[in-house]
Amino acid sequence: MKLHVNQLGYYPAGIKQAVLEKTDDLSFPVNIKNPAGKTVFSFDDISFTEDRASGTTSGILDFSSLSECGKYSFELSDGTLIPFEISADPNADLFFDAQKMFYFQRCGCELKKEYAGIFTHKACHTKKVKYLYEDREVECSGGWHDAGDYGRYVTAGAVAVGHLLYAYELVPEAFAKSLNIPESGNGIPDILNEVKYELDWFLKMQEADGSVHHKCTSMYHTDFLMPEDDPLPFIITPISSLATADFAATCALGARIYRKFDEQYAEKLAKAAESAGRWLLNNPGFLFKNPEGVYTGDYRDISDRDERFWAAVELYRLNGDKAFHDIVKTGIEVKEFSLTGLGWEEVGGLGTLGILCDRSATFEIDIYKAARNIWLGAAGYFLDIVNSNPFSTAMKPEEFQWGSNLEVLSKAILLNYAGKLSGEKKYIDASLRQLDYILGANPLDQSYVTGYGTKPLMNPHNRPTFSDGIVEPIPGYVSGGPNRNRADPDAKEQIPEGTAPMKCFIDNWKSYSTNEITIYWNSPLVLLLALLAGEFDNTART
Ligand code: 9MR
Ligand code: ZN
Repeated sequence: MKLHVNQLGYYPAGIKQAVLEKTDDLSFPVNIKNPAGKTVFSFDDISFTEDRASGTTSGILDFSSLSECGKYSFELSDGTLIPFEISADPNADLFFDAQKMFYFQRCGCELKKEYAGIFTHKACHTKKVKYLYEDREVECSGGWHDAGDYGRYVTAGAVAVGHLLYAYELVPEAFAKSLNIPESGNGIPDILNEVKYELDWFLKMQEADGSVHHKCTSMYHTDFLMPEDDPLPFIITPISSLATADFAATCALGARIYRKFDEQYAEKLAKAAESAGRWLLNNPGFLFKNPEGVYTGDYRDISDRDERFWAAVELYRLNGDKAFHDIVKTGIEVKEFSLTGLGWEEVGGLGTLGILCDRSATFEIDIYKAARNIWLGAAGYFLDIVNSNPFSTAMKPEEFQWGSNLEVLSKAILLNYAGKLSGEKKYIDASLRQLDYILGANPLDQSYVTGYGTKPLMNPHNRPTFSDGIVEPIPGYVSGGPNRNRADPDAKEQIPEGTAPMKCFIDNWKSYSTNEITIYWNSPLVLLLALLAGEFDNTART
């Protein structure tokens, strides 16, 4: 018998569901025992749906009416017990570690014991870096390693920064706790201290004319070594309008948010954002593809319209320049690109979020309303998908591709914020179901986060985790998740052809196409958990 639960815990006031597979040995009743061992719920004969994404026939057990905190368990008819918990703040520790992840991704500085615990390492990648095709070099240390590799990519980093800064802007009170990082205690919330580490590196990637280089990586991915042992030199690739626009968006966003804490730094960011903005107005698209001989990730994109839209939203919020207002207005009205995408490729949703969360009502009401309709329209569409499948993901089977967990988390954010916009609980519930999936309520019973859940992720494709000589991985890292294309040799070999999309995953350190980690797979979890902290702040504390 197979029953899948959120392995971390349910909020007292939130929706509570588990997924039961219709297996040959299934028999009813399925019971829930309370902390005292008393049966408080009994399910017989629920309805089942055939589900293509998971390759199962499954049904939902809803126990939302249970609201008392404590340790419960499902009891199957063969006596198997599956524990779960209801707690006031089930994700508090996860929220901390999901943020601390960014400290562990820092490049160019020593990770000291007092902050890193057992996961220390020496400073890495501190040498000057040569520009590809040019005879000049620059000091370019800092920023976060993108992923399991040691590259630093502006577009990917900007999306992570975007998630984190919007999380802070939307729910600042969720970020009161110290992250125990070197800057802690300086009067600035640690999430902003951490993001500054990346923004400082962004600034090194900008040219005097405002344009921004796409990435700083080695020519190809290095071996599975600690970062300080990486012998490969880094290069800086040419500029791209994608990087320049994402840079403009995040520096403008940063300028506004840091102003309260550090006027001088805010000014520096504002100047950088504005010069990137001017460059964008005066230049056509320079998209990106890997130059010959460069084999690290390219974060290639077929259009920069959504990046320019996001930049325009934040630049207009920063300085009220009409040119940017017009780009936003056209973007919202013409709808030539996704206005709800929240990942590295489609960033339009970050722009839309920038309009919606603006408490100073910078944009006129028509633009706000159009943005709201677009957001709620997408949420309604995803809600239908959520309600059509027993695992309640907002995903079509074909969407389980490389980094599918980013899709799941993006949709969770979209749904949750739709709940905030509309006051309708069904959206919040749907967002919680996405989190359930990430935390183990999936057909593999896999918690996709290291250190969390009864079956936590153990072997992410992450160079330090592999080479630090420590068995357990650093906690709080989100895996890319199932990828139906099985796009690496180990996934191809170990996942049989025809496997259902949701099951195309192996917790194997070699499987970069299913089990890598990235900064922009952690950042949406931080944003989602911040939104949820805002939501459940005052409910049913025990
Ligand atoms: O996250 C990216 C995913 O959406 C793409 O399908 C994949 C292949 O192009 O690349 C992923 O990004 C990787 C990047 O190129 C390099 N660092 C590791 C990233 C995660 O696997
Ligand atoms: Zn490094």
